[in-house]
Amino acid sequence: MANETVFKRYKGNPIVTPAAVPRANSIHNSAIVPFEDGYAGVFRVDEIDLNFTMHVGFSKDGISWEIDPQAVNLDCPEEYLKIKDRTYDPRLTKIEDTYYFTWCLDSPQGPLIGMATTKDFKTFSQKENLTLPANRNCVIFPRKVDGKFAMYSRPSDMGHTPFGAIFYSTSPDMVHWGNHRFVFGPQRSSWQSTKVGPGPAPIEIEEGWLLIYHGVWTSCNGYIYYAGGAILDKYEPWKVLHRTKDYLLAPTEDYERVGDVPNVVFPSSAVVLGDKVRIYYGCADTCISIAEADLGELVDFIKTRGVPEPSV
Ligand code: M1P
Repeated sequence: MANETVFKRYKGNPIVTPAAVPRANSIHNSAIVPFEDGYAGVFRVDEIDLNFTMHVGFSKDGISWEIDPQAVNLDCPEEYLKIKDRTYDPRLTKIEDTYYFTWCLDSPQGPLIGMATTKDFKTFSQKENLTLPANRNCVIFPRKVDGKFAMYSRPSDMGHTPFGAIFYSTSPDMVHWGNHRFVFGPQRSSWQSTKVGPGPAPIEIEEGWLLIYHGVWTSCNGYIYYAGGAILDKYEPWKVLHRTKDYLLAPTEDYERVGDVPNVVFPSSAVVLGDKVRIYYGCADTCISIAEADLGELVDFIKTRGVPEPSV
C-alpha cells in the first residue's frame, strides 16, 4: 500500500462488487445515507449491455448491502422527463424529512442533472431537471443557505470532459436556479490540474462547509482521479477558505488501479459517524470502497495543506 494521508482504507475493501447485482458489469460511484436504524443507498450499476442504471440498496452496517436487482422506478410527472438514456453517479442529500436524489443523465443533447425525492426509498417522485446540458456532477446542500436551496455543480461537455470547475447556484423552490457563482477550478502542476467536480453533499462544520471533491490530472496514460477537500464559507459558500494541496486519497490499491477505467478514486458519499467521517468511493469504475478519517484531523489537514495560489 502506498501513502495514506488522513483517510484510512477499510481492510475489507472493496465492499461492493459487481457480484451484488446479477446484471452488473460494474457497480461504482454511488449515493449512501443513514436511514432508519441503518443505511440506504442508490447504486450506480453499469449493466452487461453497458446501459447505466440506478438501484436501491439497504444495509444495517453500511458495509454489507442488499441491492435490488431491478433498477429504481421513478414516478415521473411528465413525458418530457421520462428517462430513456443512461443514468449514473447518483448523490443523496437529506433536507428535513426528505431525501433529494440527483443523478447524471446522458440526454441526446449532453449530460444533465436529474432529480427525484423520496422519504422511504420505496417511492421516488421525479422533479424538474436541475440543470441544462452539459453538466455532470451535482450535490445539494443539506439545508437552505440564506433562505434558499443551494447546490454545487460542474458544467461539462458531451464527452469525457477535459476541463471542469465547480459552481454554486441557489433556488427558492428547487426548480428555478440562479445566482451562479464560480467556486474553484483546476490547479496548475498538481493532481487536480485537468478538472475538479463536487463529490458528496457538503458537510456543515464549525468553520463553514466541508466539501470532498474529485480532482483529475492527465498523465501520459490518460486521466487519474484523486480525492481532495476544501472548506467553504458558511454564509457565502462560493468563497474558498481552505483547499488541499496534497490529495486526500489517490488510486494506489489494485482495486483502484485496475478496472474498466483504471486509476480512479471517485468519492460520491460521506457519512459522519461521531467524530469520524466515512467516504464511499467508486474504484476504477468497477467497485465501491470505503475509507474513514477523524473529522478534526481532516479539517486540520485541509487547513494546513492549503493551496494559496489562485485557480486557473
Ligand atoms: O471514468 C471516471 C469518471 O469519469 C466521469 O467523471 P467526470 O466527468 O467528473 O470526470 C464520470 O463518467 C464518472 O462516472 C467516472 O467515474
